[in-house]
Amino acid sequence: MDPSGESDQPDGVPVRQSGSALPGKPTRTSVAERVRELVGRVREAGPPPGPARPGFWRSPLRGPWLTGLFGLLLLFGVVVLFVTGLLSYAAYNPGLAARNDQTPDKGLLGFYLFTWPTSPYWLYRLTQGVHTVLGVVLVPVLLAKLWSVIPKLFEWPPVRSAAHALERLSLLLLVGGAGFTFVTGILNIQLDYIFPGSFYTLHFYSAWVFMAAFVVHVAFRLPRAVRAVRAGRGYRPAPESREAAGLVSPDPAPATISRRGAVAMVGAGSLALLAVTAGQSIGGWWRETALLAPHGRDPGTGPNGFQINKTAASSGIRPSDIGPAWRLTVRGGGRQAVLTRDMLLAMPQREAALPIACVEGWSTPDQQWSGVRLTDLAALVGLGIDTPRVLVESVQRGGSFSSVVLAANQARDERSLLAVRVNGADLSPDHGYPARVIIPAAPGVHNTKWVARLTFGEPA
Ligand SMILES: Nc1nc2c(c(=O)[nH]1)N[C@H]1C(S)=C(S)[C@@H](COP(=O)(O)O)O[C@H]1N2
Ligand SMILES: [Mo]
Repeated sequence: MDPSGESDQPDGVPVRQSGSALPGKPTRTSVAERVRELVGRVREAGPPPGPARPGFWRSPLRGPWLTGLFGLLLLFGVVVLFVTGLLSYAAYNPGLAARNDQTPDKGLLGFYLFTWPTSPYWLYRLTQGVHTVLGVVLVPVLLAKLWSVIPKLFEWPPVRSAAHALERLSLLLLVGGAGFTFVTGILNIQLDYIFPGSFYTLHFYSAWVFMAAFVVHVAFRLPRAVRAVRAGRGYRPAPESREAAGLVSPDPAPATISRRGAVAMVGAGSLALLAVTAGQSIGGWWRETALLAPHGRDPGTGPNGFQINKTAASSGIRPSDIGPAWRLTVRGGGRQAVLTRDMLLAMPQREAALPIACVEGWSTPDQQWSGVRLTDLAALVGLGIDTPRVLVESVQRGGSFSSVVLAANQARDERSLLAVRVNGADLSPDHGYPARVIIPAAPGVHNTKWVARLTFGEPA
């Protein structure tokens, strides 16, 4: 009997003959027949010794309850990951300019993009903190879920029918997509943009593959998972039943831990990961426990004592680039103004309390920035009211973070500054001296450091 309940054509049933087929050329029916025959033979021969044998996987914990529970946890978690991931992409305002977009070939996948708002000012700090912390916290659940279904990986025969082949292909995309998306995400958090430029592309496309396979998987398995979890921990369907679906061992070993114990262990793993990662987003005393924080736990003290992503030295900034010879060029509406730092300081100084929130998930508490409003700089070239989008360029040569285009809503926000001071002191070279951009709710990477030029209205 086929445990999945699918019926096979019994041997000897006459196959419908296609009268028009040329002799010797196999018709579709006969190909299907041959495949069926082959599957029958593979099934009869039985699995080779090893993991495909029914008695190989012996943990008594495996079964629909455990798999269903981990599956439901992942269902909620992955949906939140996906939504916050899509938001993160939107936060880059990729539709605004090619230089904002790391995945220009997205095509229809960008259908949902919208102008990223500037309020609440902690928006990206929240969405990206949730995205990265949850991604790390879900790793034990993901591994446990994979462990619980491992016997199915070695199902025998490997392929039973066209439908079964399709299902297995979708599982390959599901497991491969999940693995790839989690691994690229975690490497990016931990190793500080190890794939320059390409991280975004890899993570973006693998997430879509993962999600497509995830939707198919959930559509097929959700009812079963809900039934199994409702039935409770002690629920043990017969190994050959459809509910057990190849999860329950026909020859279970004695238990060394209860199902409840296994779930608690996975939960403890997730909690431990939460404790060592969440601090990098939440800050305060939590930061002390953020052992996995990629930039260390000690950003120093004093007004400039908060997280630094790339230092001036590692970004190739020479002292002469940001010394007394530094000038800010403001362009727009066919006009141009050139300012020294003292001229910037002589303009009305505004304050804004804003965090830095990096795509890697870490963020700083609000810092007290002061400097010149972007709208006041636009006014220098006659564009005060209705400030348009603005191209921001750093003195930094090369690197994907040395320029950005900010949207009009960002340029017009009264908290959007070209900051020259922070927490009452001059910016340190590592935080962008002589001047840097700071925008409410924007991803960290849009807060360009060592700014050399602002071009309002570009690209047109
Ligand atoms: N010119 C320039 N600006 C930059 C960067 C950079 O590498 N070069 N890094 C960006 C990134 S990724 C972040 S998260 C913030 C970090 O700012 P901080 O180092 O002052 O905390 O600066 C942004 N501005
Ligand atoms: Mo960043």
